[in-house]
Amino acid sequence: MKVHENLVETRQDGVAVLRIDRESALGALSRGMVEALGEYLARLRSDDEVRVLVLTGTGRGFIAGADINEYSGVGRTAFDDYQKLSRGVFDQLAALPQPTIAAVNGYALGGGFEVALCCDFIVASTAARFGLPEVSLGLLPGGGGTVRLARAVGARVTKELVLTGRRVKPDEAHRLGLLTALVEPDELVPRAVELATTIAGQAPLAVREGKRLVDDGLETGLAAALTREQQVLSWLYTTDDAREGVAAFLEKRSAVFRGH
Ligand code: CO8
Repeated sequence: MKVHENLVETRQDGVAVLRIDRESALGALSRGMVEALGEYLARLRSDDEVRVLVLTGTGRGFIAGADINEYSGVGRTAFDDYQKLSRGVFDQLAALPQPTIAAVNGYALGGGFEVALCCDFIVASTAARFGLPEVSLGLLPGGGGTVRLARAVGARVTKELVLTGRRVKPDEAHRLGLLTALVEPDELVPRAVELATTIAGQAPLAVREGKRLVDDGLETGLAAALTREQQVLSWLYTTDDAREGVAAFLEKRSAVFRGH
């Protein structure tokens, strides 16, 4: 299904794969694409059919950043409007209740790297390249690059990448702990979908709450986060899916989870 001229969705077994289809510009994000992504994510968050989202690109580009042609020469108000729009959409992606996987096939630069950092997992092909080249334009990241990357890999590595604009190959990204898996290009989407399908087969409430606990726990003090973890577990214990999961274990069969 076409979500936008440059965004194509396919679905199977609770997994939605959204492909950025703009190979001629290496997946660079136009304003229309960002708006359409926002509308898509708003629909997806209440779509119980989709348990996991995979985001990928086409050819040599995952997302080579914001569309530089579209934003060069615009006034400050228009530029700030664009920043506001992308902040909202990137936050929507990071806060999506369903787990998200960036399957990075090629260039993930600037806003493209930031989109990947908003996802819960990054699976990369050997052809992927990550970077925050904004400094070479006299700019800086504006979609969370300085913030989300620092939370993922620490301040020193982030400063080096932000201040040099250096491109990172996937083996280095893997060593830095950014990747869940590094695979050959042909295996990229199948590997991401395999991960997605494994997660989609778990109890839906536990998956959603597990994602939220980890994210919220990073924003909260230790004691409050530990208390919240036990509250969530206590509630999950009362759900039909937990009863089913435990019963299935004791009866040596596969659990059938229904999401309540
Ligand atoms: N925006 C628009 N078009 C792009 C972009 C982009 N970000 N990236 C690549 N393209 C286009 C090229 O213009 C080219 O188009 P055409 O064939 O019509 O000339 C096509 O994609 C292929 O690109 P190249 O010919 O350059 O391919 P190479 O293999 O030689 O190089 C690179 C690939 C290294 C990815 C190179 O294209 C590149 O450096 N791209 C720009 C990457 C970048 O700087 N991204 C960060 C953008 S900034 C950002 O995301 C946040 C700040 C937004 C503010 C913008 C203010 C102006």
